[in-house]
Amino acid sequence: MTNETSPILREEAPPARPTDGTVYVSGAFRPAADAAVSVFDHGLLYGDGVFEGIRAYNGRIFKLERHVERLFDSAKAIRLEIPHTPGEVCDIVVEACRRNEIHDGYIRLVVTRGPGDLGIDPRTCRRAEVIVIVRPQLAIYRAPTDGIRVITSAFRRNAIDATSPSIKSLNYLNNVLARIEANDRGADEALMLDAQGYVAEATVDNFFIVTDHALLAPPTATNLKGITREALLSVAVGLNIRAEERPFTLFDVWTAREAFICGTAAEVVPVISVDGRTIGSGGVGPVTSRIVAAYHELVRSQGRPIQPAPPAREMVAGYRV
Ligand code: PXG
Repeated sequence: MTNETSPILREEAPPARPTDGTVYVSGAFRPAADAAVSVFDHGLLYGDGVFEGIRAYNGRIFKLERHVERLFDSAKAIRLEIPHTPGEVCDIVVEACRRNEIHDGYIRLVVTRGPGDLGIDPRTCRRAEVIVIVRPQLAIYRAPTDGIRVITSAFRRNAIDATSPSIKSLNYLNNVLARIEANDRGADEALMLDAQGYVAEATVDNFFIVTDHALLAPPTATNLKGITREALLSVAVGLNIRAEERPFTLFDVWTAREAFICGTAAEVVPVISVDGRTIGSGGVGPVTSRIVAAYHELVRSQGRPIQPAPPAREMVAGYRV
């Protein structure tokens, strides 16, 4: 039964999704409403592929080249050949933003193994599928800026000798299960531990704590080499905040002065409780506040411009025109 024939279904159906805009798929820009991949795509059948989540602020794409570099690293790790150079992928992303008239927005860059036979053997997939979806700012997830409540998930972050947590793969099921656990337990996010029990990261964000001694982030062997995380470590240097990358435990988290998660979508979000323990004063701490402000400044002040630079003004007969 379709929505047209059932008034009950029509009433309960969610509002129509915006399908305007242009998506890059199968080597061309297409109307979003027509953009599709094959049901034989191994990205769908086996989660065989990699992706990036990127943001544009103020007409520029933040850390575009770094995201594309990480995409190629993820692809290399899974022996996936991207049928473009990194420069070409950057240009496709910029063009996708232009065609969608993006000033501030969210970019999803996906590379799948492409269509093949049933069966996991990637040799049946002849060409990787490159997809670029661009959406305006409002469509992305917004975390409360006054802080979130976090629980520790029973699901461990992928072991480093399984699918490396450094690979930003299309296989997020472990993290999805942790997220469901957070939902079930009424929390905003879940913290995931590594195989040894050290803190790894949150489900789609890296994790930091602030102690009396320093700002601490777990080394990246057990988590995604987050680009926001990298940026914040530089921000800390600029703010004269001592930052260290070293393993820490849940005890360190529960007794931290401050904690926050960070990622492209969430930016920097204070954590006000973990497993029912209030972190610090239960509000947004002073170090986190400074980092949030500096990060907001950073993302709005650099990145690859979406629009081409205006032609240089020329001198004609001694006058600048
Ligand atoms: N850890 C994991 C597991 C992630 O998936 C981050 C950390 C943060 O990395 P960046 O480079 O963004 O600072 C991520 C990022 C989404 C979405 O739509 C997910 C991510 C990024 C953007 C959007 O859920 N993952």
